[in-house]
Amino acid sequence: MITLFSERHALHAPAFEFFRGERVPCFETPARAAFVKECLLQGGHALREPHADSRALLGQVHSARYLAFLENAWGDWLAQDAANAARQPFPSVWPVRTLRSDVEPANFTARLGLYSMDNGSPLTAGTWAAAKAGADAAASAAALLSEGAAAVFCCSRPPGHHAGADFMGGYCFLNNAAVAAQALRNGGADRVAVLDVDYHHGNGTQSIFYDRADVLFVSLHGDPRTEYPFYLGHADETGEGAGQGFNVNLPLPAGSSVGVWFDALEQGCLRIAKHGAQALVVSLGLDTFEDDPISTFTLRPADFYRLGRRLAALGLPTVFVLEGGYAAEALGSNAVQVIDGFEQGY
Ligand code: OKP
Ligand code: ZN
Repeated sequence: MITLFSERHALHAPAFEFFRGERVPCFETPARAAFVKECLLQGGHALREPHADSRALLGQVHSARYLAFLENAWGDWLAQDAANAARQPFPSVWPVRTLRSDVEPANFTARLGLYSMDNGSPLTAGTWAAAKAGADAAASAAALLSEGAAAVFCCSRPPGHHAGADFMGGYCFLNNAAVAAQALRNGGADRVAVLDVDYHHGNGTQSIFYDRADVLFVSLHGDPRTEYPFYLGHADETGEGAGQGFNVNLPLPAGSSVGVWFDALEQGCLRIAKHGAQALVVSLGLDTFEDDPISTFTLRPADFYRLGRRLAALGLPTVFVLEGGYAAEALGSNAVQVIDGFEQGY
């Protein structure tokens, strides 16, 4: 399997996030990708640099005003106060129901709130560059598939699946899976499927494709009644308009067993086969791991191998995009389990 990696991921290295009102070390760290890189190299996988520029694709999945905000955010933050160089901006106000989101405020923090779904996604000087490198990897992976590659794994961070057309959140800024899916459509695949196996529901990806029949979105995740992102990911969200029937959520109670998880995976895979998908994008979150510090499923390394095998059995050209997974030391070996299982099964 071709594996893509850029050192630019490390440009996004926030110092802290908030938990119960206190500053705590970030869960989403540069060490995550470093561990994956290490295990890929140990497994004999040659790493390639992303070669495609995702700029035009980003314009297809995100709004122009959100992209402009994100790209200029750090500069605007510094322009407000030079001492901000040593600070992380966080939103503190949001345009919830009854408030307007069509008029972009001039105030930086108000704009940050407009474009954020939570206060858990710290922005840094290098956030745009790192996120753009991840989107470039997704675009490159899709291009490689269109040229005949069987499968590509993108070792990138920060993750992307919580980022919607015009907002960041859940450590995510640019939706890499959506970029890959759109690139595959542009490259000639009439029907694409996105399978999101991260512990958390991929609300951003769902919302980007919610009214479309050409990109099927299937997600298995912790039930949003108790798990982040809380406000989306229920089973009755089935798509709208032309996209009716092309969104499939399989929420599972927190603490669900491995057996229950694989039953849901099977359901999702059968739906993808029925879609007649010509290419597959996997939002590969590995926070379903038994030792993950912020999640409650109990998958073990052998289960990640089994996941890879099951995905290979779909027989589709596949882009894997790294999403979550916060037991950093185990992240690399778990990712390689998926890749090995996939290659064994293909
Ligand atoms: C991103 B991805 C834990 C805070 C959790 C949101 C979790 C985002 C997960 N103290 N904040 O889907 O892995
Ligand atoms: Zn997650």
